[in-house]
Amino acid sequence: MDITAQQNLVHQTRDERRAIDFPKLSPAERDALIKKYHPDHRGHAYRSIKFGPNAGDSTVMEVATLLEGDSPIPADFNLTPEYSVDVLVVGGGGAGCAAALHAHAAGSNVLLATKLRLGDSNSVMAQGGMQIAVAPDDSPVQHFLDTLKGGHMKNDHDLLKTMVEEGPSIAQWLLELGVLFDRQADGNLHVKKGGGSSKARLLTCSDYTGLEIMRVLKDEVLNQKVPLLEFGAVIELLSDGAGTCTGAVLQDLDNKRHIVVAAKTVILATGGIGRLHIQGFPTSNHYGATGDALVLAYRMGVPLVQIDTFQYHPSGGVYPEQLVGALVTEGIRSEGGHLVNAHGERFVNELDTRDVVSSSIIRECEEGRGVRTASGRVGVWLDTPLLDVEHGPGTLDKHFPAMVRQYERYGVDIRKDPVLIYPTLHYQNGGVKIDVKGETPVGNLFVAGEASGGLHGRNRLMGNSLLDLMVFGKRTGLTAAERAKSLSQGKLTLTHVEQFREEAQRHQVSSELTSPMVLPAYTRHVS
Ligand code: MEZ
Repeated sequence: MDITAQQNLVHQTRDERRAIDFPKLSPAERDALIKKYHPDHRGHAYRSIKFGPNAGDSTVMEVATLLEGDSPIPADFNLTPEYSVDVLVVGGGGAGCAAALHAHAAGSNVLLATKLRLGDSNSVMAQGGMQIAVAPDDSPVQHFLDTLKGGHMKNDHDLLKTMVEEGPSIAQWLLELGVLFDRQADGNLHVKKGGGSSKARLLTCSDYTGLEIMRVLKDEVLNQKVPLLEFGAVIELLSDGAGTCTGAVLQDLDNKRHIVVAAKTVILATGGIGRLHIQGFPTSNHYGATGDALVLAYRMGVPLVQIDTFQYHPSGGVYPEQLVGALVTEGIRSEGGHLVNAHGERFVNELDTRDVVSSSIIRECEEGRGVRTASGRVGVWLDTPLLDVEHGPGTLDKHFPAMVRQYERYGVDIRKDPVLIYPTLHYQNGGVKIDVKGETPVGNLFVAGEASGGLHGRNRLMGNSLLDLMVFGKRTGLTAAERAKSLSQGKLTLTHVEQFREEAQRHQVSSELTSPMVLPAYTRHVS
């Protein structure tokens, strides 16, 4: 059957499907499904890390190789600083901007360095919303319980408690800065339901929530005149020789030179790992998402937590080719969009947790019930026209303008036709170990946002990332600023790099590959 005939099947089966309420799986069924189909359980894609704080732990090959990579900085590198600051924040996404703004407001001498332009990040691409318990029938306790259940009970309770309790004050802060969250007719904030949540808790700005939040945060960084260095990628940390962080080396991507920053405190907010294309998956992530904080913190001796689990968002684009891997927001399923296989059948409750939904899609495709494109890709349908049928004409235009436009650019009208989707690498569930202030076990080194680990357990719920960024951005910014007041600048050394090299040699790990990756290879040769 060609693609058009397959699409017709989606239209023909719509009424029949609407009459069926697809049940959620029992915990035992969910576990069995995930073990069989989720990419986290493909043993052949994993190996043990050879040395360092997580020696012997298993992670995907791509991450293990980067963690064991050599520093790009030679031992005799000149460490004369070009900048000397109280707080160096690395990363210009949500967590980095929040950290820099709070540290600056606390009176610190801050430098905000970012690999690409201010705002280039996964935060700006976040579509479906931000979970905060603000509705009268909701509470931080309920938010805590939903998140714990979604994370398979493996979340760090202290981090999670901190996040859900501070949510309402973050909403207040963003509103005061000017974020235009969607509102009900009576003027109250409008909340939507996300997968795995028992309550409607998502604050949204249509389907460009991250873009709207970042519009305001970027303006604020510029208005407050927070010192900013764009195209400055972090490639090594510096230590005092006794295990405390004292700065970083940046690579100026514009002028191909190095910049040494002496910093009393350092906050890494460099985001996730999507551009490592783990297990060959396409990704919803921006080009700079290459796991830099994981590599640098690890080299300095900080353990990583839950670094064997990744989130494959159920709905990444499959067709057209230009949108392969691009996010198709969970919001569409939250508003009733069905997932439909090549036989015109639903096969999962679309609002189950992401790991369950993704595993079900992979099962359908592996067992021959997927839809194949002319280029050989496979996926299942997301019945987008159903939203206008269910909620009235104009629903997609009103609630999902970004999605309508994203597909319209390539001649696909999602109001008329369903879209083909397949799981896309979206998020690292684990990351660098932090405490409730965002500090790592290495003194004066903080990590905020996706780069950190523990909060989300083994599966993050929709909308918890944007809140994570704001809560731990704020906490790291304030703590680092306060800490810096009582510190004098420590020595700048590469002692930890020397020690790491010795350990690599002891484990006979070749030093041919340097890390962090900074940008994926396919972005480097554009002439
Ligand atoms: O938190 C997310 O990952 C999110 C809101 C994504 C989406 O589907 O829109």
